[in-house]
This record gives sequence, structure tokens and C-alpha cells, in this order.
Amino acid sequence: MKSVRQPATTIVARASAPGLGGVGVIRISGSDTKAIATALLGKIPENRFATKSSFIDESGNPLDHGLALFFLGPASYTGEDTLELHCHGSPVVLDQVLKRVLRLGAGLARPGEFTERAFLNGKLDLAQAESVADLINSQTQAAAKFALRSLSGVFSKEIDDLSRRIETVRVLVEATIDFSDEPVDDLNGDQLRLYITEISEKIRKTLDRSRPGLLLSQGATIVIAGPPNAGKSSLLNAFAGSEKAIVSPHAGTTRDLIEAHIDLGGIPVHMVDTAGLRTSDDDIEAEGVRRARETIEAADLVLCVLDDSDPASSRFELYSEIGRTVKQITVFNKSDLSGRLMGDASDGTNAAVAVSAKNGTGIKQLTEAVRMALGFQGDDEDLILARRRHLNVLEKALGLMDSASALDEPELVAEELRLAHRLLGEITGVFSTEDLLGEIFSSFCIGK
Ligand SMILES: Nc1nc2c(ncn2[C@@H]2O[C@H](COP(=O)(O)OP(=O)(O)O)[C@@H](O)[C@H]2O)c(=O)[nH]1
Ligand SMILES: [Mg+2]
Repeated sequence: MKSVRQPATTIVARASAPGLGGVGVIRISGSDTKAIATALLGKIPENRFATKSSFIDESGNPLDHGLALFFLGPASYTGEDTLELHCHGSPVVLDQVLKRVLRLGAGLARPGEFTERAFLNGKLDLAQAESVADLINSQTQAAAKFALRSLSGVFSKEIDDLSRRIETVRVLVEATIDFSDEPVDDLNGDQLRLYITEISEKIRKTLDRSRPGLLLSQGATIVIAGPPNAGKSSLLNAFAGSEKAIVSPHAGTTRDLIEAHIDLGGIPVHMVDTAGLRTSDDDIEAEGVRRARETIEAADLVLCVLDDSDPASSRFELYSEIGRTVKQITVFNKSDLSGRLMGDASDGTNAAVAVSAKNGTGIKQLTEAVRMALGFQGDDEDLILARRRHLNVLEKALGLMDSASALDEPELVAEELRLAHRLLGEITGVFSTEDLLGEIFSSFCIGK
């Protein structure tokens, strides 16, 4: 069920970013748009033509001259009559025009309200609406590319296809319940299980392509940890391409967490350099070590940096330091001194790479190892820029399908299938609640 919000009033918002700009855009949508256009522009601009116009106040004095674009509903972004005013990009001018439209009876749009109306009017489904925000928020070219792909409906189509398949099997199972006195010729238990396993496999594949996609949209947190003086700060600097962190031959130099935002082969990465893990009598360093441990707990991946030229450093084990396993790559640093061959040094079970943070060698191989550890492979042409919400739904649906295939009672199988079908509908918004919509659209920017 779609949300049953109050009937649409006409809304207005500034659609361009705050601050000065060459052009600033104000967007209006709703049933009063024509009346507002007539008062503000003296006429309704021709549908879908850029029209040069004066934007006039109550006394007929121009507030600005610019372009007006009118879209007659339902052929508009929101599905309603829409007007875009391209003003000079001065905050003062935009403020005046905005206030004039408010005086003409429009209400200020909530964040994401234009896109929410587009969803409620069936112009795009919920997953596509989310990808509008993901596209606007994208931090790397790869994230933008996959957001655009979801916006064009590739992900939604895949979910719809899965839904249809579940529905087909569900109909078959329910037929065996309805006609349980009569034999149902074309379906036996084995066939049914086969259909269900096929669908489970497809959901699993969609999940595999979505998990790395989540990191593309939300970014990954990578923590650089290890013993003192191994070259952790040097490694951060090598990745960041600038002297973010102080590098020195004195152990215990880094105390605070040093953070850098980097584009790591298309993945937006929040990289954190930490204090070397050791027991220290120095209060400030001890606090640094405590913060390092805390950050490691929250990391998607830890780069455990060792000084490969120092046998003591090579014996360091992250596991013994923090008392649990984390997803990690061992980085044998200072390989210019140790003579270890650059690049991959994995031993079959542990991912490891030899680098020289000082010379920048091996960083390319380390980047590739990081991508692999985060679930990216090769060129990843068919990733899905999923959100945590989508992954949760897919994981739950997979659980239901797996339990359906293990059940014998048709009634119970049918119930699991019904639930899985309904869940998938939450991704595209066939089933949605007011709370869910509120949560999704409130994270949008105003004017979108
Ligand atoms: N030869 C060599 N020295 C390095 C390398 N990386 C770091 N160093 C040196 O090792 C010392 C400690 O480096 P730093 O980045 O501060 O280590 P941290 O304590 O782990 O952050 C400094 O004197 C660096 O110049 C490397 O790849 N090769
Ligand atoms: Mg350091």
C-alpha cells in the first residue's frame, strides 16, 4: 500500500545549492502552479519551452529576470504541474522570489518532497527514488555510475523479476492446497524444491552484487593499525597523496586519530591512521592506543602494518593485541629495506602485500587487495548500489526461501513464499509504510 498522506498542496523550494552561483533555481510543484505562474510571470509559459521572463512582485516591479520552465502534469518530475524559475544565483534574489511564491500560497517543501510526490504519483518506484539521493550524494565516479543505473530501473527490474518468480511458485503451491483432494499433475515436491532453490540462488547472486555496492554508496572505513614505527602514518600519507600525518623515527608520534577521505579505486574510503599498539606509561599515548582499539572495532577492514626490516615488528599479531579476529590485510612495509619482493605476499590463508610507504611502491597492489577484501572483483560492471535496507530485505527473503525449501506442508511453504514476496515489494515500494517513506525522504536535500 502506498502512503495516504494529505492531499498535495503546492510546494516550493530552492533547488540549487546554497551560496552564490551563476544561476539559482527555484522549483514549484502542485495544483496552484498555474495560478502562481500567472501572478508571478504574467502568464503561464508554454509547456516545456524555456521562456525568458520577468519575475514580478505584488506591485508589478521585477524581482529578477530569468528563464521559466513549465511542465504540465502528469508529464513532469513529480507528476504534477511544475514550474522551474532560473534566477540570477544571488541568495538575496532567490530569497525574494521564494518569499513571493510563499505569499502566493505555496508551502515550503520538506526535504525530498518533490521526489516523494514523484513516487506517490507512480513516476518512479522507491528504489529509484532512493537512487536519486544516492546520485546526488555520490562521492566517486563509480558510485555515481551505479546510482544512475539504479535510477534507470535496472535494480528494480531485477527485484520485480524475483517477485514474479516467487509469485508463480506461490500460485502453484496454493493450488495444491485448494485442490488437495485432487491430484495436482504438474507439481511434485522435488520440482517445487527445485523452483525454490533456483530463486534462492538468484537472490544470493543479487546479494553478492549488492554488498560491495553498499560500500560504494556509504563508503568503507579502513583503519591503519600495527606496532609503533612500522610506517602507518607514512602509509596514510602515501594513500592520501599529501602529508596528512606527522612521520617521525620516534615511536609514539601519532596519538590522535588522523583521518583522510580518499577515492580508493572507485570506493569512497574513510581511512584512519592510529597510534601504534603498545602498552605505554604516557597518559596521552595510552589514550591514543585506547582510541585506536575502539576504531579498529568499527572498521570494515584493518591494514595491519609491520616493519618488515625489524624482526620484532614482524612478530606482531593484531589478534593477540585486540583479542579477536578482524578482517585484515597484513602490510609488510619498508620492503625497500627488507628486500622482500613488492606486491602480493599472501600465503594462501592470509592476505598480505609488501610495500614501501616511503617510495610508494606496492601501493597499487595493496589497493587491489583492499578492493578484493571488500568484496569487489575485476571490473565489477554489474554491481548494485544497494542500501542497508535493501540488503536486510534480501537477506530475510533468502532466509524465508531457504526455510520454504526445507518444509513439506504446502500451507507452511505458501506462507514463507507469501512473506518473501511481500518483503521484496518493500524494496520497490509496492508495500511501504508511512514510517519507511518518512525515513527515506527525510534524508534527501531540500528542493529534490
Ligand atoms: N625505509 C623506509 N622507511 C620508512 C618506510 N615507511 C616509513 N619509514 C620510516 O619509518 C619511521 C616511522 O614512520 P611512521 O610513518 O611515522 O610510522 P608509524 O609510527 O607507524 O606511524 C619514519 O622514520 C619513516 O620515515 C618505508 O617504506 N621505508
Ligand atoms: Mg604514526
